[in-house]
Amino acid sequence: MKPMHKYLVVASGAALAIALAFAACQPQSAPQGTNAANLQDLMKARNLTEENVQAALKTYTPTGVKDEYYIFASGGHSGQVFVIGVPSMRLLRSIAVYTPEPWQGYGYGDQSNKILEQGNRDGKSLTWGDVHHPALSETGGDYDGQYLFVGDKANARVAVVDLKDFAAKQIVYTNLMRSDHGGTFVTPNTDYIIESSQYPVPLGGAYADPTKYQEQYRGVAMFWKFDRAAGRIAPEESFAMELPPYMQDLADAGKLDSDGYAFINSFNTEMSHGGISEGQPSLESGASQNDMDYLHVINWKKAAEVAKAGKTETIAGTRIIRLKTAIDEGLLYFIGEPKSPHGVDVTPDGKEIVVGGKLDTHCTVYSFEKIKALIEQKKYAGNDPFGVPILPYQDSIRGQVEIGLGPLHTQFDDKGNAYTSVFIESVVAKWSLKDLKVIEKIPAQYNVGHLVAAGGDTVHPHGKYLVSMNKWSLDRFAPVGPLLPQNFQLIDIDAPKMQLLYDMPIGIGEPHYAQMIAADKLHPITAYTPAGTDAVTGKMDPDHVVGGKEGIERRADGVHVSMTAIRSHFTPDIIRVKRGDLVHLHLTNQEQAQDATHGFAISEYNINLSLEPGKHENVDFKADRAGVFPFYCTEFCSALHLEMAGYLVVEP
Ligand code: RUQ
Ligand code: CUA
Repeated sequence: MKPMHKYLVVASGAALAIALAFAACQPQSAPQGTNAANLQDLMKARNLTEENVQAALKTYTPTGVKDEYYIFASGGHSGQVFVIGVPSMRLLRSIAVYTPEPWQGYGYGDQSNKILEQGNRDGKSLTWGDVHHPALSETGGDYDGQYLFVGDKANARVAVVDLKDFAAKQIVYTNLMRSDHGGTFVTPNTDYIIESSQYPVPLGGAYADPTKYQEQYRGVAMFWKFDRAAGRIAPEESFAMELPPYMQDLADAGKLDSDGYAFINSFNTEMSHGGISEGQPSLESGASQNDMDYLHVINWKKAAEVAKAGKTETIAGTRIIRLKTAIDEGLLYFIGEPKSPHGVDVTPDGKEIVVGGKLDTHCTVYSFEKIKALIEQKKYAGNDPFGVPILPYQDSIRGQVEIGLGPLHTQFDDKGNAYTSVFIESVVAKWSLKDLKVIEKIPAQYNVGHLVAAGGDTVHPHGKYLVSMNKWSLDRFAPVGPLLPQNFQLIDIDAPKMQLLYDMPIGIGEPHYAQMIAADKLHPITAYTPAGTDAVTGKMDPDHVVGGKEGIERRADGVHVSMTAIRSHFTPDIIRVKRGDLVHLHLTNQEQAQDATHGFAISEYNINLSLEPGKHENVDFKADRAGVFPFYCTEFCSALHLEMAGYLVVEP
């Protein structure tokens, strides 16, 4: 069936040579468009080595063949999520979350506007977000393919994406924080989605001068309760924990042995607040004085009980466990961690926690068993200025791995190996969890931030593929002006030696973290069924339109236009209103056939809907401009697509 089979799974150069030789004497069985002789010629002409060809054969995915994995990559300040197939590295989709996006009609109809409006903090319209860390929903510590959560660092928000239709369904935020970074991370059964703040502010959005930083600014860890049956976060069942004004960074949830705990890194335990032009050290140098910052160890299961018992205060509408309660109830502990840590990653067995120090050359491996014993024995090395017990560093760790300059994030495979991105040295380091020794390094082009392996943060990592998510691409691609794409590099980690397979430029956003899930875990729908479904609620829209029941009706609240779309016409195709009318457009795509998407756009009215099969959309607008305005279908849906059009007639 698959024409590439005879070349596939070429494990070594020798085997490749055999494959090529085989092709050479079997010209009649060579793929269409080549023959044996010119395969060699082709290599020569394109200046390809055997290793190149081998890499190509590992990624090349013929037409119609689907990818084995999906990557869900954060889109950085594009406010979107990118879905990429592996091993082909084909961009499959973007998912608009915090940013209006015309192709998806996101932010141009009432349903999706409502989602964006949920994220308007205190009524302030926000049209972008900075997506850093996507988290797939988990069951028993493995991705279950149902939901994706993404955080917005810039505005401290968390969004829920339903993987049935790859669409955003909810945005939540708490006024306890104004920026986040330790989010989103899910607990092993997705009971909670963890979001922790990055830059401390006065709790609840109060005012306090930066010189009052230590007294009045605070960090926060938010535990958003996920209601899986509803597919939504339940803010009223969620709770927060007050943290000292260190800058909390990445987080991870414990699993298996460490289930019930969360781990959050921090920097700036110096509590520097900047003031470079006010006689203070810059934040950069002020925050880099201490040799150790604090790994936060939080017993979230116990914290949930404490919150349930009502030992909280409500600030700005959110229940919060105050710092003193957290200390008294034994919910929060600190452990030293080397200089300016960044990534914190729990090993697949849940027994250890790996921390990468940006300004250190090591990864530090903490033992959860040791941490737990120290907590039980109340063996503290002291307290921080706020009274949080500090566990002795040396007694908490199993050891350190000498990684290289600037280790950041770590992922795992199925063979007991860890992979750490090394930013300054610009390599991916593979090391053995057992002996804490580096096995191999592979250069990244250039300056790898996050990396992602298949199932790489679950209890059952797959190994196989790893993507190095590089911040700089410099000389890798044809020049496109001063703003360069990021570079995703696909690496084969199944082979005895890591092999770079493919470079994928990302010229639509700056991804941070991503997660890679086996494609067979996802079961997306192909249409909204029955026709007339509201894509956000998943229910029939009360204003859905059935074929034959279309019409235009003037009511007290304005003109209601009930319209259907089906190849290749809108009914009605003339909308007559008077200038100043409020128009309520109700539009149902009657199609159920896969890929029979229509669009709906009206000239000069900034209206643009995407109507996937069966989808119903409502949009309200004021007919404030007199004249005749064409509307048309924006998706090339049929041979008569150009004829799928009509007129909005606005009488003066
Ligand atoms: S960050 S490159 Cu995850 Cu926001 Cu580390
Ligand atoms: Cu419908 Cu084009």
